[in-house]
Amino acid sequence: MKSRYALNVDPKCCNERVLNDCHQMYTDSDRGLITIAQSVGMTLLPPRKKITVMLIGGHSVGKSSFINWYVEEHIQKPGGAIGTHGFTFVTSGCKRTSLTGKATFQLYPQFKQFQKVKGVSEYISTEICTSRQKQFSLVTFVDTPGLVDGDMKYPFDVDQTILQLGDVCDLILVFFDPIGQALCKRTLNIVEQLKVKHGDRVNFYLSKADEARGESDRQKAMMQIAQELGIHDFDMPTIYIPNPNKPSRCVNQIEEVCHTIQKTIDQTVQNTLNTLGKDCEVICEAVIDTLNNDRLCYKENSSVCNLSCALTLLGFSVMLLFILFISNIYWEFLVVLLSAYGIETLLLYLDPFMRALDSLPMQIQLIICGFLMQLSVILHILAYLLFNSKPTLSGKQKIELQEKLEYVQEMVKPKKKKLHVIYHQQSIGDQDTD
Ligand SMILES: Nc1nc2c(ncn2[C@@H]2O[C@H](COP(=O)(O)OP(=O)(O)OP(=O)(O)O)[C@@H](O)[C@H]2O)c(=O)[nH]1
Ligand SMILES: [Mg+2]
Repeated sequence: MKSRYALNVDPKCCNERVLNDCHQMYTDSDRGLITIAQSVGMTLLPPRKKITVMLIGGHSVGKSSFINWYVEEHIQKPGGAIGTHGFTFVTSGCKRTSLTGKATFQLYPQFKQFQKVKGVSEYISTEICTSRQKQFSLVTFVDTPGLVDGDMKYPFDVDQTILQLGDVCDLILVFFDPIGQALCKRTLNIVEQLKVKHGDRVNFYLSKADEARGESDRQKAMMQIAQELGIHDFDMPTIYIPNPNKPSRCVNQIEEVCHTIQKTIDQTVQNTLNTLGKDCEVICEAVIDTLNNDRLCYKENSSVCNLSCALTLLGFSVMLLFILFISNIYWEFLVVLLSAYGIETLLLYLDPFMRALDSLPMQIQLIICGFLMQLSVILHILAYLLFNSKPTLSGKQKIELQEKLEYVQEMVKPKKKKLHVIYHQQSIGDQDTD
């Protein structure tokens, strides 16, 4: 016990704090990593604050009872001929509430895809309760309908929904009971498919083990299940809900389920911290790239702008030349434009040039005029086209990006390091206490 208390780190609070802080660092409306990533064209998803644990198994194998035992509240109605006939998300919150399917999808956007499974929406609900027992503040349980063979008609495709849920759950607990239900074909079929896709997430338990007549019954049930699933090195803890009124001599390994949930939480915390680290690096790289690209665009734009100015000047010079040519042909036009005094001044400087022009035949003068006009127009168009430069960031945008970069490097990264230290301190504490 020594080190956990010596370090003063409660693992539940520690994991909760790490996950909450990480979530906050992503979702903060001003400085969140999601907002920062958006400003450089990236999309990030916020990390989850809880893990999702799905329970599956035949009818009446004790799924709902397990949730009630874990939560230490009577949330799910156990027993009865019908049992649980939909999917229920059981999670912790500030107030005891029940939510419908639509509200459930708002609470868990990652499950929105299930809206598409025909008829399932009406059979999805959420139970929020205030319990904080065990690791419940970090867990969302998904209670599923009991699977049965034969003519039993579900109002939706139950196999498909469980398989899809398996893709988004962190842990899948499969319950088999030692009497009768153990070899439900539907359960075996779904489990086989889940095992292929998410082998490491699937865990088997022999539930209601206290109801078996003896150790040999339990062994027989386990052998049969292992054979049906084609698994050789089979680990199947025997569990049952402890009942003080009905003591049993059967070994109860229900704590192992809690241990597996704890391990999944630890792994999720570790993954969340690793992803946070990677996301910080990617964001910093993207911001630096954006600023560097902007600098390059600015340089490119200024050289293009210089070229555009030069072309405009050339265009104007050619236009002046054109005006001189045209004026030489239509002298009266120049008189109107410059008045007698203006003409005198012009001739003072350009007399030799005008004389040279006069010596050219009229046809050549007209051809040169046309050519100069066209050249001037082309030069102006080229200058205009070049002037449409690449967009660059405004000064304010550049300052904002620089600030975001500094914020990630100087605030988020050190905070992530600090959370890592807290997490490791707790892990060391856990190992010492084991
Ligand atoms: N002896 C014993 N009875 C149990 C245990 N767990 C559950 N039960 C009883 O088994 C019955 C069925 O339990 P549920 O928790 O409703 O089973 P379920 O898997 O949720 O059933 P469905 O919702 O129909 O799929 C109830 O009467 C429980 O009291 C256990 O560990 N030992
Ligand atoms: Mg149930």
